[in-house]
Amino acid sequence: MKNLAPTDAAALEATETREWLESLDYVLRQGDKGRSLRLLEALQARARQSGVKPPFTSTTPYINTIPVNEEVPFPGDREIERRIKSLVRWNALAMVVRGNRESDGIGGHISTYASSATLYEIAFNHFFRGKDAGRDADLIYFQGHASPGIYARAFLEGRITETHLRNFRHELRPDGGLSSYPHPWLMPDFWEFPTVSMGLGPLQAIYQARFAKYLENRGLKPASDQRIWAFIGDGETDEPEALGSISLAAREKLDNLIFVINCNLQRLDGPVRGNGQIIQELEAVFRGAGWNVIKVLWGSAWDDLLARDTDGRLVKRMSEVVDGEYQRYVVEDGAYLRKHFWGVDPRLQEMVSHLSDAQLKHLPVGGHDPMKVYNAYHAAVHHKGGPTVILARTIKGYGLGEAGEGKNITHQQKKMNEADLRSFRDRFGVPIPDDRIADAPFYRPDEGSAEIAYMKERRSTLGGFVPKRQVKAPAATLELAEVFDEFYTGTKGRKASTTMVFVKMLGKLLRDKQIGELVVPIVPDEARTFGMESLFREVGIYSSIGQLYQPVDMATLLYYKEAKDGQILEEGITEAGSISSWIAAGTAYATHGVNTIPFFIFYSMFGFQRVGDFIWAAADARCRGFLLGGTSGRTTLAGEGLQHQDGNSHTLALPVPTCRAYDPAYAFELATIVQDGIKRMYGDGEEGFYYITVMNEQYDMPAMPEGAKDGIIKGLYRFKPAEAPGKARAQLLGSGAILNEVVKAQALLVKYGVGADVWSATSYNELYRDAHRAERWNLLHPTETPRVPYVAECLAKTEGVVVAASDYLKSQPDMIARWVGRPVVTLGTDGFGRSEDRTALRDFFEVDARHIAAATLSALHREGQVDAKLVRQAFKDLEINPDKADPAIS
Ligand SMILES: Cc1ncc(C[n+]2csc(CCOP(=O)(O)OP(=O)(O)O)c2C)c(N)n1
Ligand SMILES: [Mg+2]
Repeated sequence: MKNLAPTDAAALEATETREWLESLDYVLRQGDKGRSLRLLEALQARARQSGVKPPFTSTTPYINTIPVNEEVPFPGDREIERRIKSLVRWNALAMVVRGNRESDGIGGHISTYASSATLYEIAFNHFFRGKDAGRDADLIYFQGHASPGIYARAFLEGRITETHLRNFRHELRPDGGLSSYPHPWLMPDFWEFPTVSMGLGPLQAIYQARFAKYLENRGLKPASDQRIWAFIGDGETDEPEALGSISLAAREKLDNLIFVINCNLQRLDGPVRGNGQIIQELEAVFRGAGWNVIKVLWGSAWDDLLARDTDGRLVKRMSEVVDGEYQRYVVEDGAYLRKHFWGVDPRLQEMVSHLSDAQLKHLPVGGHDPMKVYNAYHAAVHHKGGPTVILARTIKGYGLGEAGEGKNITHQQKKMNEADLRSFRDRFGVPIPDDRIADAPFYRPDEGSAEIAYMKERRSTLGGFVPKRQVKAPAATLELAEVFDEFYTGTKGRKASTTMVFVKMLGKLLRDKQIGELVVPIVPDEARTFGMESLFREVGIYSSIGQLYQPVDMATLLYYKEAKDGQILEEGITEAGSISSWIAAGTAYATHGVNTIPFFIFYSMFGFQRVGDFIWAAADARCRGFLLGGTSGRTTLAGEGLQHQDGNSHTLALPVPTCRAYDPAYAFELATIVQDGIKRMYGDGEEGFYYITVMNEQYDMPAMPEGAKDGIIKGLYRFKPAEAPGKARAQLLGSGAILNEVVKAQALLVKYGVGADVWSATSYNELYRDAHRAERWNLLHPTETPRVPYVAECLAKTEGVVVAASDYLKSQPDMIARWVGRPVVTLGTDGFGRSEDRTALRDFFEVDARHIAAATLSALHREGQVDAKLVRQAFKDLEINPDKADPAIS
C-alpha cells in the first residue's frame, strides 16, 4: 500500500471494502445472525491480536435500528389514518392561529405537534391502552407543548367541543376552555400528568414505571402489561432531570417503560446540537445506561437507496452530516440537497440521479413515516428485560412550509397568513374551501364519516379514549385511635424529638391492619439520620430482585433487609427521584386505583429548595401524602452550617396552593396533624398534601391541653396561659423547637412583672390563608357582618405586646401581623446558618429565651408599660449585646 499513489490506494481500499461487505452480505443471506456476529467478533479479535485497537464506540451507524427485513406489516388503514392525522394537524394549528388572532400573544405552539403528529397518531390508533379495557391502562406523559394536537384529536373524537377549541388558553371564559398544557388540577378528567416544566416528565415516568412494579411485587395491584410512555423533546434532554435517572430504569429492568424522544433537532432558539448529532449523543447515553435504543431516522423511501449502498458511502455520509446542516436541508430545495448532501461524492450523486429535485427534497425522515414508527413501537412493546427509548427523527414545524418549517423561529410561530394556511391545507388535503380558508375554521367530518368511525373503533378496541384521568380508589373510613392515642398523653418526663415521635408513629401506621400495607415510606439515604433503621428489618427495603447477598449486619437485629415485597423505598441520594416516587404513590389513587399513603422524609433544606418544581407539579397532579422535612430549624439542627440548616422551607411551601405546612413542637401536635391529614385525604377525599417539619432536639413531650385540637389544625392555640397577670401583659408565640424557648421566656419575664401567655403557632401559612379568605369575603360582602380571621379571633382581644419567635424567616410570623390589631415583634432566623451548637446558634440568631424576653420588655417599654431602668437592667441580666452584628447578613 505504501508504494501506491494516493488515488490507487483509495481505489484499492474501495474494492477491498466492497469485497468484505459482499462476503458479509453472503453470510447474512444465509439467515443466521449469530454466525455474522461471531464472524465480526473473530475479526475484531484477530485485529486486536495484531495490535489494532478499535476505538470505543457506544453508537451504531446513523441508520434505522430496525432493518427493513425485520419490519412487520402495518396493520391499519394507511390512507384513512393519514386523513385523520391531517385533520388533527389542521385543527391543532387552527386553535393556535385563531387564538392569537383574537388576542395577540395568547400563545400556544404549532411546530412541536406538527413534528410529532405521526408519533402520536400511530400510538393512538395502535398502542395506547385506555382505561375501559378491563386491564391496566397505559400511563402517558405527553410532551407539554404538543397539547394542541392532543386537544384537536379529542375534538375529532367528540370528547371536547368547538367551543373548547376556541377557548384554548381561555380557561376563564364562562363556557369553559382548555388549559395551555397538561394540568390535572385544571382539567381533572382529562390530563393525568403535568409535564411542561421540562425534564420533570421523563424522571417521573421512570419512577412511575418502577412504582407500578412495586405495587405488583407487593401484591397491591395485579400483574399487568401496562406501559408507561414518556414523550420528550430532544432539547428537553439537556435538563439534568431528563437523563439523570435513566440508569435506574435499566437496573430495575423496567420493560414497562418507553421513552419516545421527538428528535426534530431543534429547541426554542435554534438547533439542539448544530455542530453535532443529538440522536447519536442520546443513543450513546442510553445504550451506555443499558436501554434498548431504537433509532427511527429514515422513512421507507430511503430503504431502496440504502439497499443500493453496497460500499457504505451513503451510511458514512449520513453519519458525518451535523444537525445544523440537516436542519438546513429542511429549508433548502432539492437542488441544494443534491449539491451539498449527495454532491460530495460522485458515486452518491449517481445513486439519486433517477430522482427529481422535488423527490429528493421529500425523502421523508423516519419520525414522519407511519410504517417506521409503527415498527419502532411494535418492537418496543415486545422488548423484554429493560426500558426502550425511541429516537425518532422529525422536522420541527413539519408542513408549515414558508411559515416556519425547520426555521429557527418555528417554535414560537403562532401566526399564519392566508397563503400559509392555503399551502398547509393543500399539503395535507384538508377539505376546507378557498373562500373560508382565511378564517382557519375548525373542521370535523360528519359523525358517520369513515374517519370518525375509524378513530372511534380504534379507541374502543384499545380500551377507550386517552388521556383520561379517573379517580378509582374508594374513600376509606378510618378508625386510627389505636395508632395515635398514645401521642396525646405526653412522654411523662422522657425526652424525645419530634423526629423520634414521627418514626414511632410511622412504625405504628405500618403495623395498622386497615392501612398498614398502603403506607409507603420513602427515604433518600437518610433513614439512619432519622432513626428509622429499625424499619429496614421490620418491613424491608423494596428490591425488585430480593436480596442476592448476605448483608454485612445479618447477625444484628436491625439488619439491612432487602426484599421483593419490601415496603420502604430507599432511593439513595436522589431527592428528585424520591419525590418522583412520592408523587407516583400520592397519585396512585387515580392512576392505579390504590390509596397508597406516601411519607417522604428528607433533610428539610433539600426539599422545597432543591426539588420545589416537583412539589409544584405534585400539587398540579392532585397528589396526596406527607412530606416530612427532617432535621429542620435553622438553630435546631446543630453543627451543620449554612448548607443544611433550614430556616426557609415554610416560606417556600407557602406558594403551593394545596400544600398545608406545619411546624409542630410536640408529639400531640404532630399526631393531630397526621391523623387529621389521613382522614381528610383518604377519608374525605381532599386532593392536597402536607409538609411537616420535624426536628432532632429532644425534650419532654407534654400532654395535649384540653380543646387544643382545632387550633393545632388551624395553626394557633394557647398552649400555656400566664400563671399570674403581672404588671404588664404579653402574648408570646412560638413554633417547633423554639416553642420551648418561648416557654422559658415566659418564666424569665415573671421576674420583671410581665404575665405572658404562650401560644403555639403550628402553621403561619394556614393562619395567613384563613385570614385572607375571611378578608376577601368581607371585601366582597361589604354590607354583611364581617367574618373574623381565626388569628384575630385568637389574639385581637388579648392584652399586651405580641412577640413571635420562629426558627424560620421572620416573614413567617410577619404574615399574620396585620390581623392582630397591634404591632407584632418578630424574631426569626434570616441569614446564613453556622456550624455551632444550639445555644450559640439561638443566641446568634436572637431566638433564644433571653432574646425573646428582652424583645418583650423592649416592646413593652415603647408602649410605655415598663420603664427604661427595668429594660436596661433586664438587658444586663440577660446579657443582651445591643451592638451585636445583625445575623441576617453577617
Ligand atoms: C424547565 C423549562 N425550561 C424552559 C421551558 C420553556 N420551553 C418550552 S418548550 C422549549 C423548547 C423545547 O424544545 P424541545 O424539547 O426540543 O421540544 P420541541 O418543541 O422541539 O419538540 C422551551 C425552552 C420549559 N417549558 N420548561
Ligand atoms: Mg426539539
